Formats: sequence, structure tokens, C-alpha cells
Amino acid sequence: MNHHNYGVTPPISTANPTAKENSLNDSLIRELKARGSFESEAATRKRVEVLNELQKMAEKFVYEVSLQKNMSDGMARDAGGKIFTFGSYRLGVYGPGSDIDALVVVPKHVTRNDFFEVFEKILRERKELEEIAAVPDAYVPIIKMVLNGISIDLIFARLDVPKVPKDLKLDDKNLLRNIDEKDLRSLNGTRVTDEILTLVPKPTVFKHALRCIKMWAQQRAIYANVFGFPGGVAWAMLVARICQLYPNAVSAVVVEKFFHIYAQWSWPQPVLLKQIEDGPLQVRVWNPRLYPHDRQHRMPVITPAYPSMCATHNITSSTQKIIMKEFRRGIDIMNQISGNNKTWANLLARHTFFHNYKFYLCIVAATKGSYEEHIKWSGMVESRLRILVQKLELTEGIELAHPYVKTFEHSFSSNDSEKIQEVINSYGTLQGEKLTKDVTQTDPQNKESEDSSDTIKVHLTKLFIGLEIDLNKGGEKKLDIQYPCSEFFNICKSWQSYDEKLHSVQIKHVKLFDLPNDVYVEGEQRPVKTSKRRK
Ligand code: 3AT
Ligand code: MN
Ligand code: MN
Repeated sequence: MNHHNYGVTPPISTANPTAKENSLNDSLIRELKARGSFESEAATRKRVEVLNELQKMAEKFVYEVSLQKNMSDGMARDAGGKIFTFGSYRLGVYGPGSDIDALVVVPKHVTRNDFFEVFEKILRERKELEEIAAVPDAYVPIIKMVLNGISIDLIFARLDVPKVPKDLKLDDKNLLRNIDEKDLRSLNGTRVTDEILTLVPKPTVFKHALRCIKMWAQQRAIYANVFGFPGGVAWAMLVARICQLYPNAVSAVVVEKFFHIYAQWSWPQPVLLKQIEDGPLQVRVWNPRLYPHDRQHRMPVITPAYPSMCATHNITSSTQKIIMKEFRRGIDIMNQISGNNKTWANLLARHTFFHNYKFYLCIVAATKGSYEEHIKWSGMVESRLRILVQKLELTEGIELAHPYVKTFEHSFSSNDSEKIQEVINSYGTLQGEKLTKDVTQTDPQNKESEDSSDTIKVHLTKLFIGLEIDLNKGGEKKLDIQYPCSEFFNICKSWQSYDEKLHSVQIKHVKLFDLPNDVYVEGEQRPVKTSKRRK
């Protein structure tokens, strides 16, 4: 095989950019800059410094734990410890608001417990530490912190090796032997991002194209893994594959080809950056021939690092339609940009989700209790929204169930428990928004102890699904969504920590003109009834 080929097929075109393509690329970079995609060199230097400090702290951590475990001073020094990064920072597509996603890798004798005790203590000693929150029982256990003004998500992996030198690389799959699932999951992010970068012909072309696609996907509200759209890693792999197919293209051309290729892709053919590898573990590797579950993936995008997984298993029939429509819009606007009728700003225009449908569902998760309590409950409801979408899709009369990718949150307090219940019951509608004037809006984080004992606090999160309805299909019928809704309630209420005195979940039918004001951003006009306008 040709050593210079990237990917599982030869390239489509190895053409070099034309003058026109170069100038289109310049205008793309200008547009990205104007929109604040890049941060200043000074800010990036600060990130590097913070990472250097973090590396020193990691070494100190491993050293201290090694001493505690009766190693000699020399052996404790040699035990090492190393910080890796993943996420947008590692991919080189971070902006001013990005965090740093980091992973600390340690030798066998240092445990996850040590991470949450010793490393946390070392962090807490630093005067640059502004915030810290440990979540040891998460699916991927994590310490979230703010160090020197920079948010850091720090995860942990312990390898079955006696020491972790500074030149250790994570690409060897034998490093995955004899480690637990949490370590495996924690290593995955870095292994995948590192490998993506080795699989693209020109990393800078890839990074700029990915910045554009990320911004586009965010603006079009199709960037959200939990809600059934691709997440950051999936968008990165989708762009990387186009870079492989057009190895000499500039970023603007990669973006243009991106829309063409994926609008015409034979889904569910998977998007692969390389052939899927076998490995030494008893873990599942994505394989639709073997696993019926994997056959259900509609737009599979497969991670390159062993064990390969599908990064887009959350995509549903509706979200696939929405994504495909956006690809076709991309083609259309790119054609017009090419003909000088439109600009990159048109491609990156904000979505019109809260204008597009006649009917919406508003899903409300409410907690009468602490904000921490509410985060858990609402997070659970959010993570189940896809299931509601899937059940709606199967309902007669529903053509499309379009989940919105952001939540809206409020907290209120009052001494009047009936008022509180009224607020919960009407939350999510224009009417409900007026009712909230009778209660006190509070800062969710503010501590309970500051309130008098008879004050009731409620935290609310609302989510939206836009519905495209076609009732004429099967004759005269009324839309009935009782079944999908009650199924959804059952799933939510079977949550292990569900307590009906604290938690509630409701689904409301909201017509377009009854949507609350807070779903519209500044400068965005509410939709107006056309019959009124004609008067
Ligand atoms: P930003 O520039 O930070 O906004 P990003 O792509 O770095 O973009 P995140 O920091 O949110 O986004 O996530 C980085 C990676 O961490 C992506 C994914 O592999 C992992 N990750 C994030 N959130 C979760 C989650 N809830 N569950 C599992 N993995 C997650
Ligand atoms: Mn990040
Ligand atoms: Mn993060």
C-alpha cells in the first residue's frame, strides 16, 4: 500500500489549491477570527504555563504516594507521572472560552483513591487554585477546577507499569492490558485525539476546517452528543476523513467537500479513518456484522484507536434527517459563496429552531431541593430525552421530532407552596413566564441556609422538541402522544434516586406563538402571527 495514503481508500483528488480557493480560504480565516474563534498568543502561553505547573504537580503527586508506599527516594523520583491532553486543546481548535481537558497517567502503585486524596490536596495547596470540585463516582471520574483563570477537567489513568517516564506514549495498545474500565475510558480520549492528528495529511488545514465546522454545527444547533447529534470528537473525525480524501486542499475546500461528501454518503456505511484494529482485550470493538446493536447505528463514525467505537450511536431517525438537511443547506450556500452571492457569514448564520415549527413540546424537570440535587435529576432527564424523541418518531402523525440542543434553567423561591406549584405547572410557556413575577427569582447556587425555614425553593430546567406533524396521512386523526410521554415518565421515574416529593417531570404542548421569551436571543424577533400583520 502507498505509504503516503491516508485512510482506507486512495484520495479523491490530490489537486493543489487554485488562486480562487486560496482567497476563499483567507476570507474563511478572517471570518473565524472576527467571530473570536482564536485566542491571543498571550492567552495560549498562559495555557502552556498552567500545563507545565500541572505536570510538576503530577510528578510531586506520584513521588509523594511512592514514598508513602515505602519506596526509596530514588525509586519514587523514577516513578514519574505524566500529563496528557485531549479535547479541543489537544486538537488545536480551542477558543477563549475553552477549558483544558487533561489526563494524568501514573504507574501501578498509585491508585485512583490517591488521585482523589493526595493529588487533590496538592492542588488545594496552590494559591492559583480558584475553584475545585471532585466527582469520584462519575462514569469517568474527574476533578474539575479553575487554575489561574483557566478551567481544567482532569481525569486519571493508572497503567500496569512500574514507572511513567516523560517520553511515554499512549499509542501502544498493550498498555491497555490489566487495567480497569475507568482507566480504559480515561485513556480513550487522548488515544483517539492523538491518533486523529496522525491520520490527517496537513494538521493545520484540518484544524482550521474543524473550527469552521464546529462553529457551523453550533450555530445550526446540531452539535450535542446527548441530544442525538454528533459531538466534538465525531465532528473532528468527519472533517479528518475529508482531509484524507483531499490531501492538498485548503481548509475552505475541505469545508466545501465536507457538505458534498456527507450529503451523498451511503449511510449507514461507516466513516473510518483507518481499518478497524483487533487487540489484546476482552472488550467489544465496533462490528455491525457481529453485533445487532451496531447495525442500528444510522450514521456511524468510528474512532480510530483500539478499541474502536461508534462516536455517533445517539443519532436517531429525526436527528439524521435534520443533519442531512443541514448538509444540503451547506452545499447550497457554498455554491452561492463560490458565485459571490453569499459569504461565510451566511453559512455560519444562527438556526431558527424557535420559528420553524407550529408545535413544540416543552419538557420540564423540577426539583424542590438543593441545586446539586437538581443537577443530578435534570441531567438524568436530559440524558433520556433521546428516548422520548425515538418514541415520538414512531408515533403515527409525527414526521419529525427535533430536539433542541440547549437547556434553559431558572430557580425561584416563595413561602407559598401553591404559588410554587403553579410556577412549575406553567413553566415553559409565555403565560408561565408572567406567573413567575409573583415569586422570587434566585441565584441557583445560593446557599439554602441563608433563607428562612419556611421558604420553598424550586429549580427548573426546560428542554424543547419541535414537532413536524402530518395528520392527513392516515385520514382524519388527532395526534396522540400519550404513549411515548408515559413511557418517558416511567423511564425518568425509575431513576434510582427518584423521590416524588422532590422531583417532577412534565411535558407540555406549546404552540409556536406561546413559546416563552427567554428562548429568543437578544436581537431575535419573536415570530409574529401573519394574519395580524396583514391588517
Ligand atoms: P471546548 O473547547 O472545551 O468547548 P471540547 O471539544 O474540548 O470543546 P469538552 O471539554 O466538553 O469539549 O469535552 C472534551 C472531551 O471530553 C470530549 C469527550 O471525549 C469528553 N467528554 C466531555 N463530556 C463528556 C461526558 N459528559 N461524558 C463522557 N465524555 C465526555
Ligand atoms: Mn474541552
Ligand atoms: Mn472539558
